[in-house]
Amino acid sequence: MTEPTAATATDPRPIAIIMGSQSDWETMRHAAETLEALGVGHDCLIVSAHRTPDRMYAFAKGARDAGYKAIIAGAGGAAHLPGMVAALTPLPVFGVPVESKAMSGVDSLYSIVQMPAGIPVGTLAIGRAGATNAALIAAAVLALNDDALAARLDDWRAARTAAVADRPV
Ligand code: RP5
Repeated sequence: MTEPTAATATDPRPIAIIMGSQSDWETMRHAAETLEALGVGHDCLIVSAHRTPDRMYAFAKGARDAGYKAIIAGAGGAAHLPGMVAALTPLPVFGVPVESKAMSGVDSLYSIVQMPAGIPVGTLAIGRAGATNAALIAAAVLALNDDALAARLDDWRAARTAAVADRPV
């Protein structure tokens, strides 16, 4: 299994994919793979609201100056990471509830989605679908100012439409 990667200084990476634990990577890798398919640069980082709060604070406070345009944050259980990061940065934050063992991700979903007015987290579905869609939304935001990316996004969607068979086999 591949592991979350650290930043390099050379290529532009407008999207940060952060997650609370290595155990979230199996879900969050689908966000990374989708961004890769769309040719969108990204960093993948482990940032825990509970275990590494100082790292979380430093990441969130520095995210805009680091050049990120949006953040995808995945966490499970008491999933405070997306909301805490959203409280600390003006960047758009998309939250992915990771499926937990104890409550199948419903705990994660409720922890992420029910933010107080004024501190938004765009919350996606639990698990792989949410991770994939978080990447697509983040890419769509970037595509507003990037015609080449908008064309790649159109192609990506057209390919998925074309892949749907008329009849089941
Ligand atoms: C959360 O606790 C993480 O986001 C993860 O989903 C969950 C469990 O973490 P591990 O105990 O597997 O490291 O903070």
